Amino acid sequence: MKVHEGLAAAIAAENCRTIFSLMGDANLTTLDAFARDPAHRIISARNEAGAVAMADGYFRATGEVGVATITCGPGLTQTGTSLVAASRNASAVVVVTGDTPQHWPIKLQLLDQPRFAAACEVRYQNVVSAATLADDVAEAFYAARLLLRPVILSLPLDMLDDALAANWQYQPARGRHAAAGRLVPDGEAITRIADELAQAARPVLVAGRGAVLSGARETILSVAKRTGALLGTTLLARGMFSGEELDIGIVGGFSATPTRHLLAEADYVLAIGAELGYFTTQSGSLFPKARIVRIDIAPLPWSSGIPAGYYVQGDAKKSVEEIDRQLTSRKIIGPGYRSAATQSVLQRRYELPPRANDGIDPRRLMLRLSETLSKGMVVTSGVGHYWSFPSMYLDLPDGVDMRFAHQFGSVGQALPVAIGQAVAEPDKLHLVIEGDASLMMNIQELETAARHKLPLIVLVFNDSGLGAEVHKLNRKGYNGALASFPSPDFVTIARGMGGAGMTITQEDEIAAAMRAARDAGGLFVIDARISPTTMSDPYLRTHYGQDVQTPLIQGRQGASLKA
Ligand SMILES: Cc1ncc(C[n+]2csc(CCOP(=O)(O)OP(=O)(O)O)c2C)c(N)n1
Ligand SMILES: [Mg+2]
Repeated sequence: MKVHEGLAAAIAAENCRTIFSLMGDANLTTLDAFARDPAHRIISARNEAGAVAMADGYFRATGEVGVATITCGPGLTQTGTSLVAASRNASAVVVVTGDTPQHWPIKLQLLDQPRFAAACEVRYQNVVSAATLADDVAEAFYAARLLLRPVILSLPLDMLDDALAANWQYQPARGRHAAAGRLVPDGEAITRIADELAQAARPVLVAGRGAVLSGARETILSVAKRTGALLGTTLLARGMFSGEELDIGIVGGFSATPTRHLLAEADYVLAIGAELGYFTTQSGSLFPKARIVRIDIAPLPWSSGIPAGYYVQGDAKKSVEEIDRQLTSRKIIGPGYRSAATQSVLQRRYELPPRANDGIDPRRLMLRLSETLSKGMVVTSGVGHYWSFPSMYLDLPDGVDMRFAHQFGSVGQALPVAIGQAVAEPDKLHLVIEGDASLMMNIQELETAARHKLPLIVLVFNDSGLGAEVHKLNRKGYNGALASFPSPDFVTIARGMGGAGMTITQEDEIAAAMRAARDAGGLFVIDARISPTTMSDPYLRTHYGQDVQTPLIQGRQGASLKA
C-alpha cells in the first residue's frame, strides 16, 4: 500500500464517506484511491474556497468532521476566507493538502504554508514521514474535534507514492483519545450567579448557539420559570424559545421594538453559551441598566465593545443545571417580568412602513415567504444589507431550521455552506438566501449544486448593487451609484449551470416560485427584484437615527403585525 492509499483509507476510517475537493498534484491520487469504494462520494467544487466552505457546511449540519481536499500553494491560498469563516464558526474541518518539498526543482507553487495557516487561525499538521502517517492523520482529526476549528493536514508531494509498511494499519482518533467532556463550571461562581438571579427584579436569559448544542433548553426554561426571566436568544439560536410566554426573540441589533422596550428595564442579563459581543449587546446600549454575566466554554471571554461584567467558563447545560438546583433548593419564585404590563408590550401591533414603488418590498416578501415554509426545511442566510429582513421578518413555522453563514463578516459564504449542508441532509429542502453581489462571489458553485442534484433553492435578494455600500455612501453624502450596477440575469445563469429558476417582481409571486422550485427538485434560483431604496430597520436606526418600529415576529406567527 502506498501513502496516498493509506491516507484515503484513514480518512474513510474517520467515518468520512463524503469528501469535498478540487484536484491538483497534491491530491489526485488520494482521490482516486478514495473513489475506489463505491460507498464513497466526492463532491467536486469549482473553487477551493467553495470546497472548504462546503466541508464547513457539512459539519454544521452533522456535527461530524467535514473533510475537504485541495492542492497545495494556489489551491490553499484560495481557501483563506473559508478557513477563517470556519474557524470563527467553531467548525471541525480537516483540509487535506500537499506541500512542495524544499529540495524540488520546480518552485512554481511553493508557499510558506504554515504561516498562511497561522494567519487563517487554523492548525497546521504536517505528515512527517510514511512511518508517522497514521499518527499524524489521527492527530489532525482529534485536534479538529477537540479544538473545533479547521486543521490543515499536509503531506510533502514526494511522499505520496512511498510504500507503507506491510502491516500498516490505521486506528481512528476516537479509539485513541477520549472526547472532551462537558466543562464543569466553578462552584463558587455558580453560587454567586444563583444569589444574584434570586435578587434580580427584571432578569433576562439570553441563550446562544452553545446552549443549543449542549441541549440546555429545558433547564433554561426551568430557571426562567423560577425567576420570571425574559427568554431571548442570540442570532444563532433564533427560534429556541418560540411559543414560550416570555419569548422576546433575538437580542441584539436585530431585536424587535417590544424586545428593546423590555430590555431597557432589565437589571440582570445572563448569557448562556453565548459570546455576547458588540452586536448582541449593541455595545451595552440595549440593556444599559443591567449587570451582564456570561457563561461559555471559550477559555477567554470576548469582551471587545461590551460593558464589563462577570465571565464564567463552563458548559451551558451543566452550569444552568447547577443554578437551577440552587434556586430550586432555596424555593425561589420571583415575579420578574411576569406581568400584564409585559404582555401588553409583547402584544403591541405595528404598521409596516409603506411600500416603495421601485421593486419588491423586502419585509412583505419575507412575510409571504413564511407562508410557504414547511417542516423539514433548512433556511440559511448570508450577510449583506439584505440579511436583516430574513432575520427579523421571517416567521419560522415549527420544524424549520434557520442558520446563518455570516461568520468573519464575509459575503459570499452562504451558497457553498448551504451546498455542504444539502449534501449532508439530502432529505431536507434547503433554501439559501443571498444578496446579488454575494451570490456573484461564489456563483460557480451553482454548477456543483446542479451536477449533484441537490435539493437547493437559492433566493436572491437582488437590489442590483452592493446595497450595504450604496446606503452607507448615500448617507455620508458620497456617491452611492458607485456601488450599484445592473445584475446579470440569474435565471439564465441557473439554466446554463444545469438548474432552473424564476424571476419575480412582486412579493405575492413568491408562492408560485416556491411551488415551481419544489416541483422542479434540484437547483432552483429565484431572482427577486428588490426595491434598492428600501432600507432595513437596523440601517434606519443606526445610520439615520430613526425610531423604526419592528414587530416581534419570531414565535408569534406574525400576530403582532398589520401587513
Ligand atoms: C468578502 C467580502 N467582501 C466585501 C465585503 C463588504 N461588503 C459588505 S456587504 C456588501 C454588499 C453585498 O451585496 P449583496 O450581496 O448584493 O447584498 P446587499 O448589501 O445588496 O443586500 C459588501 C461588498 C465583505 N463583507 N466581505
Ligand atoms: Mg445587493
